[in-house]
Amino acid sequence: MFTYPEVEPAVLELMHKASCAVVVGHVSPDGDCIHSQIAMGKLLSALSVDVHLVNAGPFTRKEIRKWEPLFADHIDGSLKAKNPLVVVVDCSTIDRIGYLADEIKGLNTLVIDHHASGEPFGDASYIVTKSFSTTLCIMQLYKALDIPLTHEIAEHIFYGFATDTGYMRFIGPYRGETFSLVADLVEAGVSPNEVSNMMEGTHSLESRKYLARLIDTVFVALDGIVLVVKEEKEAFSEFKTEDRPTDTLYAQLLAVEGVQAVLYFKQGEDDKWEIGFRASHASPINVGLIAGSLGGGGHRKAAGATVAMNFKPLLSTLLSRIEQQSSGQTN
Ligand SMILES: [Mn+2]
Repeated sequence: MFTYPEVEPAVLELMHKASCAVVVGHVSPDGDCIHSQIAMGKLLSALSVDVHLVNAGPFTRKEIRKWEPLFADHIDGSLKAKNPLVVVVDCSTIDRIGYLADEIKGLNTLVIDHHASGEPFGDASYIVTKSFSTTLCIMQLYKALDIPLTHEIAEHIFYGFATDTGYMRFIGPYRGETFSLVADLVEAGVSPNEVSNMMEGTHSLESRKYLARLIDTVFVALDGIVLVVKEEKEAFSEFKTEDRPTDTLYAQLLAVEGVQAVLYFKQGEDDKWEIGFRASHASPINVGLIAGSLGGGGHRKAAGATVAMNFKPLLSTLLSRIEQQSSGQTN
């Protein structure tokens, strides 16, 4: 069974020494980022530190939008003059925090993260690449400092964990330590049932109709290995919803038997195609490489690119790259 490493004394010392702190996370924050920032803020408050939460945004994901009022979008001069400790959570590189990277220059920085790749930065760090979420790393800090997990804090930690594990679906065998930690959170009062309802049950009817229409555009390519979604702007102009059904769309389409990858083409204002790529967990297809070859980026299983090209040649270019990869050639 995996065990979390000890938190180094240098990390604890930075927190103990601080009288003021700024907790920062990545741009376009997700649930793990936001709840890591909040849980870290509460930990520092318990140490009598004056805490400021800052994130460059945008807060587009529906499940995190309600937390936006807790966050400033800049570190102003008077705050910086207090020489705060900066805590950066859920970021593998400093550029993930966007323009805030300039605003924290010269300040002591502590990094708490769980990403495997990246350029190390900061004066001290607690990075556990096997941790399923940054919030679970922060839970180790609570333990190391002997600060009790209230129901409220336990819930923030659970939300980050639930976000990054796809509600436990991405966890493989021999990771019982994670379930022991979750057991502590549930005993602190977290209801996995309620959290699931909060995460899944807050969509508008319009977003579900939008989802249905998107699924209706799907066509099959490469003998069913690939599903393609095509969202032409005129055909979808009636949908004004901020609650875009993208995550559900990918999950539903990757659940189709035999499907290894989903390509979602969305026509932008300037007629460029924004392409979202997803690959199934079992697939050898590396969509990050394919998106990268078009000037985009991402990971093996999730990536994106924006391309100024006509739809047909663009699609056939992408399909031939996928075909090369699934037949074992690398490009
Ligand atoms: Mn994370």
